[in-house]
Amino acid sequence: MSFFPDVEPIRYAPESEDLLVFRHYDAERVVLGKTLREHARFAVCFWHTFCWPGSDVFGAGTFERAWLSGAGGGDAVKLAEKKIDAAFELFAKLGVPFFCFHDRDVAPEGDTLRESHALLDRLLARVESHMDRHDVRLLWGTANLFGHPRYAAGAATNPDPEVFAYAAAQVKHCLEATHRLGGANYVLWGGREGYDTLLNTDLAREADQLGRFLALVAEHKHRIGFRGTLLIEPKPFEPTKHQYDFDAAAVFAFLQKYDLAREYKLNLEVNHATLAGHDFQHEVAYAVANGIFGSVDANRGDPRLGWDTDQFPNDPREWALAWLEILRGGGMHSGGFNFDAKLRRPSVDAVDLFHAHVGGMDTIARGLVAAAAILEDGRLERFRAERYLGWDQPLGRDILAGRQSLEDLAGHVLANDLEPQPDSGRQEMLENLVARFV
Ligand code: XLS
Ligand code: NI
Ligand code: NI
Repeated sequence: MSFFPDVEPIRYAPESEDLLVFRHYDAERVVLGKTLREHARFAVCFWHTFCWPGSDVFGAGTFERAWLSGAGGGDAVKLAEKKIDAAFELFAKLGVPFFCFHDRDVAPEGDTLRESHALLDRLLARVESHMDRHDVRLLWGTANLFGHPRYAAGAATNPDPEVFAYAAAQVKHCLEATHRLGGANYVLWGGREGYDTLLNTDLAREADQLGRFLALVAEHKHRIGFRGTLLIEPKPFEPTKHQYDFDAAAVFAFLQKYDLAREYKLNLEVNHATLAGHDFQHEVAYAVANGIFGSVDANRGDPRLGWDTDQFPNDPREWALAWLEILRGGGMHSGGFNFDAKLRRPSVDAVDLFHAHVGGMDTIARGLVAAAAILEDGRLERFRAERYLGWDQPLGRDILAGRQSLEDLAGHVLANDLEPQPDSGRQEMLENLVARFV
């Protein structure tokens, strides 16, 4: 049975007038020694694309999907099976090499944790058989530690240690499932690991709890021999007022405090960067600079809306700038670009899922090709390197090596009557240079 009978596998056809073709994502095209497929490692997510029915806080679901309960009801496991079948049909037609899931996306929650585990294992067997047949792999798995009412006051950071224990049991199982499926990464997004008011919150305790939790996950990863990367996904707020994994810098400080910086990297999401008041490029650059860049949740926000609108990417310039940082850092390793993005509610047709992903993949591919061309052109890189040349001269080297005290430096300036002259930063010229490639 086909869930998308009207959609043909998407082809690369740059000259075509058809709107359901790739105009930029030529999977086999090679730039900087790798194909676009290998560079981008695209992934589709289960939650927004197959689980979310198009509801919002003001209104009900708008999507009629054969695998969602609105459409004719049916038992939860049968629907979950259909959902998995539909998902792999879409992955294959888009030609994406990866997908991502939460435990509760793939299988409904049972009445007990034991039952939830059994349901997940049963449905993941179906996922595995599709993976073999379609040559699609798991980019990452994650446990949903935010949906159920038990997590209303946090999972690891809950004031009740029994909730901590429950979350630990859920993550243990989901990490093992991710391992079984050969996942390339495992993600922890602390959706409820934060607070709504400090009046009832002991922030110092909660940080220690979260540090302990993350240490336990890392320990278990090694115990079971999972070779994938553990990733933390920063987000400043929503649903909580303040989330502890606020942004890349906050997470890096946290990881260092709890001695976990070797165990975790970051899954950076564009819309989360925006909410934290950063350009996405900044978050990537920060993570690359500190050796903790891991993966990307690809989406965009809306500049007029202060929440996680999770729209599909459509700004090639933003992606070119992010790619510049990623490529400077050596490109993607275990990570990829996961479309953590959803349709707008009025986009009710299944074909809209294809338009959305095709546009997102094209946008990111376009950014990649532009960034590669900028690097090959070399002028931007040369300008930046030359700007810091002084730091390779004796004065700069001595300062960094600790061979100059404040007193030495003062003496140096006074003895030589130094009056440094500013060099132009050439921002406008560099912006024009980038514009030539995007
Ligand atoms: C929500 C997060 C979530 C994570 C996975 O804002 O982006 O979707 O990616 O739990
Ligand atoms: Ni995300
Ligand atoms: Ni998000």
